[in-house]
Amino acid sequence: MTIEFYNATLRKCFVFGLMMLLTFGHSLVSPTSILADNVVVQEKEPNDSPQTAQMIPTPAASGDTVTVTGDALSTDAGTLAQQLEQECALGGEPIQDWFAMDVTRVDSYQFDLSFPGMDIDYDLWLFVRTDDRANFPQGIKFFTGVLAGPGQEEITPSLVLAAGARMVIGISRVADERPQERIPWKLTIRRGGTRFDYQYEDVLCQPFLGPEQINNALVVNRITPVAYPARLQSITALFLAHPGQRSPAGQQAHIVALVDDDGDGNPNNSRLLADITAPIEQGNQFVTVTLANPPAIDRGDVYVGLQVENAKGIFADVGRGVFFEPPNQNRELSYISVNNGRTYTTAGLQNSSRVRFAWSVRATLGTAR
Ligand SMILES: [Ca+2]
Ligand SMILES: [Ca+2]
Ligand SMILES: [Ca+2]
Repeated sequence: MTIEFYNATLRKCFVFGLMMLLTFGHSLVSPTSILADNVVVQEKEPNDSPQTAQMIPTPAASGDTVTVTGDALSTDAGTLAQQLEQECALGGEPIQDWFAMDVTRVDSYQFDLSFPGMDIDYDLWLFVRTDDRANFPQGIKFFTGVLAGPGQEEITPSLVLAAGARMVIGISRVADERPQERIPWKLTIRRGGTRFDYQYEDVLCQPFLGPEQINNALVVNRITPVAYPARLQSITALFLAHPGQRSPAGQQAHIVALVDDDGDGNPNNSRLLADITAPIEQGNQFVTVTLANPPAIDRGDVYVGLQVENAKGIFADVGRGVFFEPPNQNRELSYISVNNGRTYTTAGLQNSSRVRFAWSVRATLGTAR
C-alpha cells in the first residue's frame, strides 16, 4: 500500500515544537557507564556549516565513548539550519560548530553536551545527511534537538541510529549573559549500553498531520532489536489535535505491541505482546505507556502502534522519516492493518514531494539480562 498525503494541513507551531523538544528531548535517560578506550578529539575550525563539518570518529564498540572538546562565542561564524528556520520559526540561532559521524553499526548512541557556567547556554542539534537536495537544500534532515535553558547540560535519549547513516551534529552558543567570553564545551557520544530508544521520525518542528482517510485501522512501526534478549519497556505515541476534528483529550487510546518471532518483515504471523489502554490527557502530546513485567524477546521483531479511531479524535499521525537514506532507502518500517490485526501491509507513507514518513510511535527497549 502507498499512502500519499499532502502537507497543506501541517501546523507551523513554534510553541508546540519547543514543548516537544523540551518534553521528549529530555525524557529520562540514565547515563551509561563509560568504559575504557575513550577517544578525545579536539575541535578544528573552521567547522561553521554542514558542508565544512568536522568528521569525528564513531565509538568503536558498545561501551566506548568519543569526546570532542571545543569552544564558541555566539558571534562566531555559523550557519542557520534552514529547515529549523522555515518550519519551526526557530531561526536566529546560528550553529557555530558542526561535526559529522558515520554510523558503521546499528546501535544506540547518546549525545551529551556539557559546559561550565550556570549563565552559559549551548544547544545541541542532530541531523541526518541526505542526498535529497530538492527537499533539503542544505543536505541535512532534522532529527532531534535538545535546548534546555542556561547552565543545563544537553542530553539526548539513547537513540538507535541506522548503519550507513551520516549523523550531522550542530552545537549552538545561544546569546547569553557573557557574550564576550569564549566558553569551552564538551560533547560526549556514548555507544550502546542497556537502553535503546527507537525513533524513526521527526515531528518536533513540523508536526505533519496524518492521513485522515484512515479509520479503525491498526498502525504499527517495526522495530528490530539491536541486541537480544530484549525487553520492550515503553511505547510512546503522539496524539495530535486535528483542526476541525474532535479532540483526543480525555479519550482512551488503544496501544498495542506485537512480536514477530521470525523477523521476516511480515507481521501476519505475529503474536500479541501487549494491549494497553492509555488515557490521553490533552491533544498535541506524546503519551508514554510503560509495560509491567515485559517478557524477554529472544529473536525477531517487535511492532508497536495504536488503533486509529477517528470518532475519538485519534488519527494516524506521522513524522518525517529520518533513516530512509541509502543504504536504508528500501526499508519499510510502518505497517497498517485494516482488518483488526488479522493481516498487515506496509504503509508506504510519503507526501507529494516523495518525502517519506513513519507513524509517530516510538519505543524504548532494554537488554533483558
Ligand atoms: Ca568552535
Ligand atoms: Ca565553528
Ligand atoms: Ca541550552
